[in-house]
Amino acid sequence: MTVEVERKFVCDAEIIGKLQDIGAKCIGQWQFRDQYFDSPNFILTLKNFWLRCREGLWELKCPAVSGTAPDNDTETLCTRYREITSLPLIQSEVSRIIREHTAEGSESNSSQREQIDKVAENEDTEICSADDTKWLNDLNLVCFAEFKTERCSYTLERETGAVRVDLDQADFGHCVGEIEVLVPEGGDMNAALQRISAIAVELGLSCEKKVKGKMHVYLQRYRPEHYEELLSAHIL
Ligand code: V4E
Repeated sequence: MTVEVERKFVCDAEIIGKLQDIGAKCIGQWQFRDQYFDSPNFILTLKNFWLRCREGLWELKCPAVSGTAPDNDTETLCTRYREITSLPLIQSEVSRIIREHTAEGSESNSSQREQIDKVAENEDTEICSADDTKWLNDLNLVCFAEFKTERCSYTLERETGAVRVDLDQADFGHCVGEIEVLVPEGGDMNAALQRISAIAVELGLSCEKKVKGKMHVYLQRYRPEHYEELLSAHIL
């Protein structure tokens, strides 16, 4: 499993020139469609878990424990998420979160609990493919966000390792850049934060405030009730 450490930044008209000036190599340009899922009462996202299907590939981003950042700006501006990409592991983890939540609130009846347990134990694995949506129904998960992204990816080779920069344009009109390093679980988080900081300095990025990602803008625009709940819970 890996931890994605990432800093978002505002994409201005000069960014491609700046990337070329500091030696970034373009490694590809592609388009993908993302669908994000949660329960109708936002059990996953209110705990900062993000369940996504991107072009048939599932991923669960889970909050990672913060390390000590090299400085306060880096701590505030970077996010850290553990990424799970194996569908059986995703199903177990998501069922666990939903089971814990429903146990806390005694919201479910015994047949709902049985359905959740079946998904947790991967009892339907023989019929479970990336296209199968039964497990989503069993866990009462619905799609709350769907959008396409055009992405240009760059890589910057440095003595300390490679750093990736993505420039994203969402189909609802939001552009955002991301500086990203993947750290194997148990790897050196502070070194990753420092590498991201160094690239941000090379790109001349200002460190004032957190930049809104695609999801932030999407929810603000199209899912105001969900957005308000996440703001109140300090998730966004
Ligand atoms: C973790 C998260 C969300 C899931 C989408 O994450 P993100 O990395 O922004 O999307 P994308 O398309 O770049 O995915 P990738 O290709 O890197 O896998 S949506 C909201 N969050 C939480 C979050 C947060 N609270 N603050 C910031 C600055 N970013 C994300």
